[in-house]
Amino acid sequence: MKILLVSANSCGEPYPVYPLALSYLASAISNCFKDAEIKMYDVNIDKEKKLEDVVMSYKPDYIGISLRNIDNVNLYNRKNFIYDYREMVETVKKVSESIVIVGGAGFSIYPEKLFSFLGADFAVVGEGENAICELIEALEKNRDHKSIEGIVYKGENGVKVNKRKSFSPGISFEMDDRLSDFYWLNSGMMNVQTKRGCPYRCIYCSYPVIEGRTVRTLTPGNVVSTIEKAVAQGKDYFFFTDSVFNMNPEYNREFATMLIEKKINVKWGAYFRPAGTTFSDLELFKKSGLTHIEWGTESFSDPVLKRYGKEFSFNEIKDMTEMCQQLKIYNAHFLILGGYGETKETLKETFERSKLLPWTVFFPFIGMRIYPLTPLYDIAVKEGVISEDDDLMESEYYLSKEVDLSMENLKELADSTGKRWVFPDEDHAPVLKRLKSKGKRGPLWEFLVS
Ligand code: B12
Ligand code: SF4
Repeated sequence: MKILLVSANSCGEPYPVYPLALSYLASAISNCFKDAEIKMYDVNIDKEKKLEDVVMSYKPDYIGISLRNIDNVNLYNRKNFIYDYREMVETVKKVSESIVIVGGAGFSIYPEKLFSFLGADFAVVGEGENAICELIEALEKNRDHKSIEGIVYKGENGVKVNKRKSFSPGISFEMDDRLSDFYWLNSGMMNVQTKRGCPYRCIYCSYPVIEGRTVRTLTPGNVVSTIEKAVAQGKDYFFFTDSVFNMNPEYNREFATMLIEKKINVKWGAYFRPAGTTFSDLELFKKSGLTHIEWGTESFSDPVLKRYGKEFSFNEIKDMTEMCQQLKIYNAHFLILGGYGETKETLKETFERSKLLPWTVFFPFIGMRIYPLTPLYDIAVKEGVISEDDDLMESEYYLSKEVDLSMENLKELADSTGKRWVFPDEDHAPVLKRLKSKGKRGPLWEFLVS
């Protein structure tokens, strides 16, 4: 059986990202089907070969296309990728009889609508390991596929999206050498997951929609073994792609201790909630290689944090930032300015309070991207920002009407703080290029920390 796995993601912002889904899927498929021959096609790497030529010469039985991003989530320079994805599906369907299966984080936000739009044969919503194996097995053996959890298919009365009740415990996988060489060279970063799912209810967030609300930790030994193999090849910076890393403290301690005991010389970074982690845990993480934290903070104003559905306060944000300063862990706060409930006063408060946070950097995003199945979606419909039948495949933003969200105003407020604010339109590509050419690795915003 021949399978072609395709990464359709051409987005290079803020840097090209290793298509982790392909590695998880390839390992799962190889475990399920000993006779499976798997080839990978990555639009970033295989630019010189046309996908249709690869399909015609390889003649796969199945083509799995991974759709990571729908758009670039940049209000001031919107890019939408779904038309390229549709063209890709059309192209492979024109030149082959292969069964086309799509999936991915972006896809999973709009499974029903995108499935119809793309014209694939099948799709998977959420994590793909078990579903793709069960689907291929059913198709190979001519068995009914309609009860497989997480799959999307054409039913008699339209598109069917099967709910998911169980999840994969995670598998050990090796980075694909060809892919990892390219991404290591171009982004200086490898990636892996330690857990899936998020139980929080931030009003705008699609992560629980994609990964579910039940947190599943992946077997620590498997994750460590993936890291160990990459580090042995000199790829020693990892970003953990967990929606939030600092949940399940016991698991995290076990995982960090394993990295330390195995003497794996890795540096790592992850998304953290700016709350709920003790100094001694941060110390342990640092000992295991933690060098960078990206905080999902969103605002420094308590009333806004409450309206955004964040379950922490500015005092906790400040404590965590100070701990990082003490431990010399680089950290950056990601913010959403002008979302639901932002006022002139709260915006001012956010800029003012940034002055109280030492040794960090601020990445503000303007407005809230509206995703289906989120509380923000209901608010936006109720307030007439979007209509109920808007499919949201073209990005829409919720912007507070009470504040002046022009770049000019925001940058003026930011400048008055004397702190390092990095707006989405700042071109730091030349600086990053220079640092990369000097062999610097990791997210590189550490050079902006002040
Ligand atoms: C970590 C992360 C980042 C990190 C990545 C760091 C790194 N070195 O990897 C950073 C911060 C850099 C980042 C940047 C961006 N990100 Co981001 N990111 C994520 C996050 C949290 C996890 C993605 C991930 O790697 N998951 C782990 C892998 C293994 O899971 P997966 O890819 O989903 O694959 C599984 C399933 O989807 C499925 N599957 C996948 N493909 C296929 C294919 C088939 C055939 C099948 C059957 C199944 C299947 O099976 C896989 C294994 O279970 C997601 C949100 C989320 N919780 O999913 C957003 C997310 C993917 N990002 C998103 C976006 C938009 C971006 C940016 C464009 C933002 C920006 N303007 O900077 C950039 C683009 C980066 C790029 N070059 O592509 C969006 C995409 C949706 C959209 N609106 O388009 C998401 C969904 C967040 C959101 N807003 O909802 N991101
Ligand atoms: S913003 Fe972070 S904490 Fe909130 S729901 Fe999304 S992933 Fe969870």
